[in-house]
This record gives sequence, C-alpha cells and structure tokens, in this order.
Amino acid sequence: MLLAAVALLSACGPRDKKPMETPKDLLVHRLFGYAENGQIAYGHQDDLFYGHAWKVEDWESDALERSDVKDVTGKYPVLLGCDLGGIELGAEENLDGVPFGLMRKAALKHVERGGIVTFSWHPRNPLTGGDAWDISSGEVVKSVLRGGEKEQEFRLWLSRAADFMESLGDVAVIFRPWHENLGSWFWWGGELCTAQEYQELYRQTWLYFTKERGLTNILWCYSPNGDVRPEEYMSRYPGDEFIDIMGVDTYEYVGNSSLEEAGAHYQGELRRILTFLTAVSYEHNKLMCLSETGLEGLPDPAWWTGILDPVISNFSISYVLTWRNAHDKPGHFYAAWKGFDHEEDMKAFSELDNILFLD
Ligand code: BMA
Repeated sequence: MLLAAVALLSACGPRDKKPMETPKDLLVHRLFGYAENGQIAYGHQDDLFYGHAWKVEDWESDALERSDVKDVTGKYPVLLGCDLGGIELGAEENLDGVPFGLMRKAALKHVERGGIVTFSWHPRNPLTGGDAWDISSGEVVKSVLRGGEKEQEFRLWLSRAADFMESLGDVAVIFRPWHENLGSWFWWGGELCTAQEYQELYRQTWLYFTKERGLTNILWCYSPNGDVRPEEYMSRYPGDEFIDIMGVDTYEYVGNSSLEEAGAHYQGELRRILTFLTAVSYEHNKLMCLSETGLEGLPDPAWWTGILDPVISNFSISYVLTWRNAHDKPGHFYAAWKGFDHEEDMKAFSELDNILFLD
C-alpha cells in the first residue's frame, strides 16, 4: 500500500501544480517529500519549554537548548508542538504556564535549527467563561458564529491568535484549531454543536486569518479524534479549500487491561484509522499526519519500536507527534527523559531509517 500511495502521490502531488514560491509551498513540499520517501518526522509537544521535572526559568536569556527528547536521543524532534490556549484572553502565558514570549522565541529558534512548528489551541469557553473542557452548554459554537451573541468578542479572540501568528513573520507553521471534534469533551465537540455549526466555526476561523488578516503562511490541519468509525471522520470536514493536512489524534490507554491487550487494541485502531486516512487524503490530495498520539507514562518498555513504529511505518504519514512531558505532574509524559527506565527504546526509535529527528 505504501508503495502504491507513494507512486500516486509522486504522480500528482500538489507540488506539481504550482511553482514553489511561498514558505507555505515549501513546507507542503517538504512534508509531501517525507511521505513520498517513506519517512516520518517525529514531533513532541512543548519540547523546548519544559520536560520531566525541569522547565525554562528565564526565557529571555535561555538559549533553549534543553529538551527531554534531545537528552535521550541526542537529537531534537523535527516538530515542536505548541498550544495557544489563553492567547484569546490576552494572557501572558498559555494554559500550561508557557509564556507566549517564550513560545515565539522557541518557535523561531526551532525553525532556524531546521525544525517545523505546529500549533494546537485550547481556548476558553467564550459563553460560560469556563475552560475548553467546559461542556455545560450546547450553545457555545452557535454563540460565536455570525449573528451570535458572542460574535464580536470571539473576533477579538481570533484577532489575538492571529496577532501571534503574524508575529512569526513569513515562517510557515501548521495550525490545527478545533481538534478532537468528534468526541464531546471540548465545547466544539460532536454533541455540542451540529456538523454545520462546526464547519462554520472552522471556516470562520480560516476566513478571518486568511482573508481578513492576509496570513498565508499557515497550513491548516483537520485533526479529529481517531476513536470513531472511519465514516465519521469526514462528517464535519470543513472542505478542501480550508484544509491542507488531514490528521488524527489517537492514544493508547491501558486502564484495567494488560499492556499486551492495550498495545494490540491501539495498534488495531491506529491501523484502521490510518488505512481510512490514506484513502481519503489521497482522494482529496492532502497531506496526512498522526497529529497527536502516545502512551501516558510509557509503561510499555518497547512502545516506540514494538507498538508505534510497526504500524506507522506502513503508512505515508508525514509526521507523528507525541504529547507533552509535564514538568509538574510526574506521571504525565509521552516521550522518554534522561534517567527514565525505558529510555533506550525511544533512542532505538530515533535511530530507525524511516523516522526523522533533527540532526
Ligand atoms: C492535555 C493535558 C493537560 C493540558 C492540555 C493542554 O492533554 O496535557 O494537562 O493542559 O492537554 O496542553
């Protein structure tokens, strides 16, 4: 399947359609190149801001060289994941305590090192004042759409996020707002709004950034949660005009099952959703990625080489990103760190031919 997909992509990838000129074109080309070559870039959320039991203290003077991933593998991840949650309020720091000044500095530094930056966004609930996980009202999405009671305030929220993106200059970045939209844990989730309202929300965001603010350096990613029937994936797709990358967020959960069962279940689900994504991204001529994944606390000593790689290496995903290593919650990490019992397996993963880190 990989070879067939690669041949088809080579034959008709978007890079053949227009000359490579803008930073966005170059990034699209680079990501398609990974897929064509059977390579997968590795990414880690919040990699340069903090890690297991450490954080950047004085960001203005810090050289931003520390990274749990680098401590373990000797290399930085290709993708640095960042989250804009909190920017909508004009806050100085995001919801996980990362100063936006640090985020901007790290993003630019990471690109200078040859990396790619991707942004998620967990904005507060504009109607209730709660956080992104406040699902107490099913009217929130409607309230920010055209004619809604929060439309104007929401425009201000969008403008603050757009200001941040604009401050990155012409660096091309990936943005994946309104993620995990098929589950119902965020105010924009499946049972919290209609498909049409969700699509309007995404398009309104895109229109504001692209048409009103003229930000053309953004690759827009659609990243539903993957624990759904594949047919559901497209049910809230905003449309080809608005999307560059089709992604999916899906995690391994152990719960009460054995590691073996949990691993097998995750692999089965991942295979199923990536098989679907391969077909649909080819059909729509889009990039694909595993926008978020991981196993919290990495209890499986061979998760990277025994569980993750055997599945993803069969698919032309351009990148895979594992979630953050919290500095203040000892068990909340998704990449190995120096001194962690199972760090060798992540190092082995970083040395696989098809997996890319920043050398
Ligand atoms: C979640 C957890 C939270 C965090 C949020 C946004 O998955 O990591 O602790 O606040 O993502 O980064």
